[in-house]
Amino acid sequence: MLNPEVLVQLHHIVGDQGLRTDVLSLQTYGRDWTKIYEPAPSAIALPKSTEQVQAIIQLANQAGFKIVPSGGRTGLSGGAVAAQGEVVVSLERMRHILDFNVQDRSLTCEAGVITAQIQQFAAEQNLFYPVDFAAAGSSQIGGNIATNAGGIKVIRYGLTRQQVLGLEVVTGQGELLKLNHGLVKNATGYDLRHLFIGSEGTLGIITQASLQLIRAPDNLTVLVLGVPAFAALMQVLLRFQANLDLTAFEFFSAEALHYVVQDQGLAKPFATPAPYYALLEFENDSAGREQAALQAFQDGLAQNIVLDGVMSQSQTQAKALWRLRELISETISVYTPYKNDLSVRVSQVAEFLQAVDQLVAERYAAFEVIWYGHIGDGNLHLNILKPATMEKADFFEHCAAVNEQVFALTQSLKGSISAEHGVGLLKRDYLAYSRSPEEIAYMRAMKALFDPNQVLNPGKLLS
Ligand code: 2HG
Ligand code: ZN
Repeated sequence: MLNPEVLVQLHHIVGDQGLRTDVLSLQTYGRDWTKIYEPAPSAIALPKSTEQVQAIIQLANQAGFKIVPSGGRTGLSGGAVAAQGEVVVSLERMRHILDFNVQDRSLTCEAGVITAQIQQFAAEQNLFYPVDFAAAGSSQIGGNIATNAGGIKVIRYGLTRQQVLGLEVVTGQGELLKLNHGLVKNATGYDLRHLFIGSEGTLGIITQASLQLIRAPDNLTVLVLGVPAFAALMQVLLRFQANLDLTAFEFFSAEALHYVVQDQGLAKPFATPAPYYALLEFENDSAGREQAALQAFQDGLAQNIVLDGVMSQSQTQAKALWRLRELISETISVYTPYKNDLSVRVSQVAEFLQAVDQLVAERYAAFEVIWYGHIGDGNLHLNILKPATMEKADFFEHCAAVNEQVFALTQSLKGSISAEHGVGLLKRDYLAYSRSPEEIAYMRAMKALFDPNQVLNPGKLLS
């Protein structure tokens, strides 16, 4: 627990409104959406400025307490969990958009701005911020950058990394860095900005960011297709990509659809049953594009790689079709899912999906596997649901055993054991399945350089 003297000093930095130690706040700010860890922070500090963030980190270095940086806490790998008496530093009071430049098409904002507000601000300028995912209404841009968030439009626009033009960061030893200053081109050596993107709050706390906005896509149109097999999903991708620049290519299994239809009261996209569904999105900005999509659909039917399909006729219908995919994670969260977030190269997805599916079935036939994800990026969300009759501890034991096999398979294909959710606490002990000993040694050296006293996010990413 924190020395009372330190609490007084923290109070001096952030004031009455910026310090909380009540039980509800400790419980709320000490956990993220991973849910499996018991929160136990000492205090919650809510700075209002970069100077206050810097003063807190400097105090932590002097007084020896640890810090968990905290955004919207929507992460699924325990990266924002405070379970060891740390001080949570929440950026939620730093929520201002500070600047917009029409010629640069960029905005600068504080780290606590909610992702959806950035999307909204961009739309008001007739522009577009392309990083999007179901948690965008709660997640904060600082957290998105710290985890290099992905989501549903990566296939066309890239990850958060591709949108960041500049960063302001306070390092683990309390220095202020201003990186890249919004420049598009800057070939002056190591780009430290990219080191902080995806560093999960272990090297510094991001306080401000400049983001590139882009032309808003025109008339986004959604297709949902029923598909007979894993391999056919990837053939559908090839077929449509030959004709169109897709802005999304997602998939989900019949089991996933079953839960969103049953629990959220959504309508099925069409009556024909299918074991898998692909959700595609494209800019329907000319008659030629719609024609190309319809042609690819007809060809898919003729080749038996598509069983049935529906194409949105309005933005309302497009949104309704998206809900079938976006609500899966939230819907199944009540069935105690064991989660994995894997990726392999796109060309290896079909083989990988089949092999993992078989591994899980061999381990325990009663496991219900819910497949979905950003299959066009090679990113698969594997969720195994706890059978109602099985004890939680038994279930997690089975899953951990099968997980070792899944990770070994991922390693053999040079894939990733965490494609977009980060490493945090949950995947930390498995890092070596995706990163070499030499890489991990360099990562440790980076940590020692920027955070020599190990003040920031202890135990996350690296043990
Ligand atoms: C998604 O794509 C999210 O829906 C959550 O990344 C994935 O819950 C999951 O496994
Ligand atoms: Zn995802």
